[in-house]
Amino acid sequence: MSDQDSVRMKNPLLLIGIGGVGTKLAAASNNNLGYDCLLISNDRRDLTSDNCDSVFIDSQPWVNPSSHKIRSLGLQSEAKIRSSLGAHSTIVLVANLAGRCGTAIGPLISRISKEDPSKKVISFVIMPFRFEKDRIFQAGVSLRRLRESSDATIVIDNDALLNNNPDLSLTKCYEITNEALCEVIASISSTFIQNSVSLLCTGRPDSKSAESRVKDCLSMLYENSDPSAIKMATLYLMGGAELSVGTVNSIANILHEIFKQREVVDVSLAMHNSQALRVHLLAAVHETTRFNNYDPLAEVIPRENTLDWEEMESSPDIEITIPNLE
Ligand SMILES: Nc1nc2c(ncn2[C@@H]2O[C@H](COP(=O)(O)OP(=O)(O)O)[C@@H](O)[C@H]2O)c(=O)[nH]1
Ligand SMILES: [Mg+2]
Repeated sequence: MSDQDSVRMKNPLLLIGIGGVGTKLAAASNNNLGYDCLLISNDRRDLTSDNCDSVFIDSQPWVNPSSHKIRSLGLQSEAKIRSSLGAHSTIVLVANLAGRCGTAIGPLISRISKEDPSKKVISFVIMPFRFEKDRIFQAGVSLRRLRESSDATIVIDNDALLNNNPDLSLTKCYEITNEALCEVIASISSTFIQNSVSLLCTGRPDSKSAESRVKDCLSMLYENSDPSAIKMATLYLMGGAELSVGTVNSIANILHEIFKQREVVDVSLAMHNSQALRVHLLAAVHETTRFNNYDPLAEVIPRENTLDWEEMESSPDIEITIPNLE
């Protein structure tokens, strides 16, 4: 792994949570980290953390505003958002792309951040379940845009977790993926994040051994990516105090063996102390993932022919007085 492959982050760092789940995870992670923090949502209930600044997007006249509507209302707060990003050198975004606010505002923030090319943008996003048909397309479009204006994009896919563990309840699924995201965000200062798309995979907390959790991670990874597309992998082993050196060694050997066959450049272990055992795998992949199919039009229409690429699609309220023609 060379220096150019990973994102060089500089202080000051701003953690931004977008939408219901994004704000919840950003505020929770920031309790331990103590960076600057900004929460953005169209729901006031998401903006209650004492330690974070907030931008409220007022979608009041609308009961269930679409993603496009929230984006157009968000554009009205652009100046405020821009000034909050101000002096920060690293922007870390957290958004749920199964949510409307997340899909609407996430790409907006990364685009504004990247107006200053010296800023580093790292986006953490959650992808919807496959059965959430109405959300898949917006999630695909939003992910594509976020990737274009982020130095690194880390994706956790609820669908891949559920596919491998159909016995899990929705709440349990959310709990597992939320926890994995928070723990990786919490260790952001001590690990290298690859400057590409990375898939975050996690082991079930009720799997007994560390080895079986590594297996969980690998099956989740292969749901999203072709094995040959994996460039680099980092295994997060937490709860190191309980693990024997022999176990850690055997896991490292197994992973090296698997990924060597796939010609993956490097596998590194990140050991963090925590009370309970946790295993997460962060795998950087070449550009194409399963998520490209979520937005199939982008596969056929070249970017230069995409009319709304520069100014993203939004639905402003335009009052037109239609004269009575009678
Ligand atoms: N990943 C995840 N999804 C959740 C969680 N809680 C609820 N959801 C799902 O995410 C959807 C909307 O999330 P939210 O972040 O509030 O959307 P947004 O505020 O419009 O961006 C809900 O309809 C739920 O299906 C959670 O803790 N984690
Ligand atoms: Mg919400």
